[in-house]
Amino acid sequence: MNGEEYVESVIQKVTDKNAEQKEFLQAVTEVLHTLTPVIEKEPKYMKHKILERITEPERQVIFRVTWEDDNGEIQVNRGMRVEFNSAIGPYKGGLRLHPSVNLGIIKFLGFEQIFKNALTTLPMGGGKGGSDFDPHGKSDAEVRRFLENFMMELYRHIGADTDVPAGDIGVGGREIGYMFGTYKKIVNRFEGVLTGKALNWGGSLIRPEATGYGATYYLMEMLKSKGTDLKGKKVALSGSGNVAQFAAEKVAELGGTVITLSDSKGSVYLPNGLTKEMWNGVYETKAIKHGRLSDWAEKFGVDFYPGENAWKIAADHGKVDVAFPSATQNEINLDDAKKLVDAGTMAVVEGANMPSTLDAIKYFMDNGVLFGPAKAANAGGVAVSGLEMSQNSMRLRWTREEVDKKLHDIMVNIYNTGEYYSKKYGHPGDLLLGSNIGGFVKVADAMIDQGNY
Ligand code: NDP
Ligand code: 2IT
Repeated sequence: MNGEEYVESVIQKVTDKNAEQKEFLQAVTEVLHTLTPVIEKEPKYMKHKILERITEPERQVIFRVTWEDDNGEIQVNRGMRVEFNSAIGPYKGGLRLHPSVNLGIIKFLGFEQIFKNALTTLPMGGGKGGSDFDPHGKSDAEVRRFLENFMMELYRHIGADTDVPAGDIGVGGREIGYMFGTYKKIVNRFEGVLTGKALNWGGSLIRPEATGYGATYYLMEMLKSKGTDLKGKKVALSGSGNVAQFAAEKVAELGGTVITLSDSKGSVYLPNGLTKEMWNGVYETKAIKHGRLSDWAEKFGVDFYPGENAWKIAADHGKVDVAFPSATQNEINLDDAKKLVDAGTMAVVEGANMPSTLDAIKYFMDNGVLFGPAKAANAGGVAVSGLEMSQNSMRLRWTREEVDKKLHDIMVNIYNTGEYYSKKYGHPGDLLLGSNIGGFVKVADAMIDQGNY
């Protein structure tokens, strides 16, 4: 069997075994196809059955979460944690609270996390978890009661040297606080078991900003490769949560114009960009009040387009230089990609995880659009989580400047790694292939070193 046949045979096996997990199969297909050149050149990976092993989680836990709502009614949700790969460090990755959460989504996120974490150069394995609990419209007390019950089961599977969860969609500072408090009460230890903690009890400066800032630093490297930067560029952002907020802040700081934001109910168009005052309003509405972008739009006199995505709204208004998806998976499909290319888009940088469908990615690449893949571009969040773990272990805290500089250096290094491997394996400039290979070889070699576990 040659390398290509091996890759195809593993994709087929994974598909047969996990037929209903479409997001997981999408992620596996994307990664494995790009690994073909390294699989062909290095027979050891086939010999050690690395592709079969790396696509099967080391452990998966699925559990019931029972909690009581404000009306005294019992509610039941499903919680899960997928501990995907610990070859290079403890399992590490976020927790997602969203009604769409199922095993296929958590497995796609956990699988991506393996390679992303390896790219950061920090010692972190891959994992992901969450629940189909919907935080929208829930009171603080309901969120807390849900999370206490969620942690009553999760605590036995995690630990500062075992598995270190963090935030993702629907999980920010408030949620990490409730979970940390519950964990500490159960195990009677104050330890760095979660990242994204508040500053006064073990958090790191720059962690809230890290994913958005990091993706913007990565974008700057992409633009630099074409001899340009963000000044005067129109940037269409999607989402208005943690990643989008701090991407918007950094893009504006570096001279770009943020022309769109969105949430699950619709999008806004900002003809003159996002001012500091408007940004403060977005932060207050989404991060503090857990409210709706439409309320913010009304307050600031901005047009809100219900049910429309950011790409359509941006392209309908003319030129779009950069697309910066920062909401959720598969939010850019082939039609959206065509609209963006027609609107003159020169770069796509993925703040969210797997925001572009496979045919959208192909369309971007075929049309010469610079493509910054999620597991490289959005690795800044988990990178600063890794730095939070280091600070917790050392029991000290770095300054804002120190963490920001380390984040910047990591993002430049991730960009260079993608470039290096894209050239080494014959596809110069293909950052998707280069980043996938760069993350893969580190983990795969560690798996071989450690025997057939
Ligand atoms: P938040 O919960 O803070 O924000 C998510 C945003 O995306 C909200 O505006 C939300 O709208 C919108 N959104 C969520 N689901 C959908 C959907 N199905 N359709 C349309 N819009 C949706 O999450 P984050 O900002 O943390 O995460 C955004 C993306 O970035 C995710 O893909 C996540 O996996 C990824 N990511 C996050 C990292 C982090 O450190 N937080 C690190 C790396 C990647 P609404 O408010 O209406 O729900
Ligand atoms: O997708 C991601 O990288 C995250 N949600 C952040 C994970 C983390 O452990 O900080």
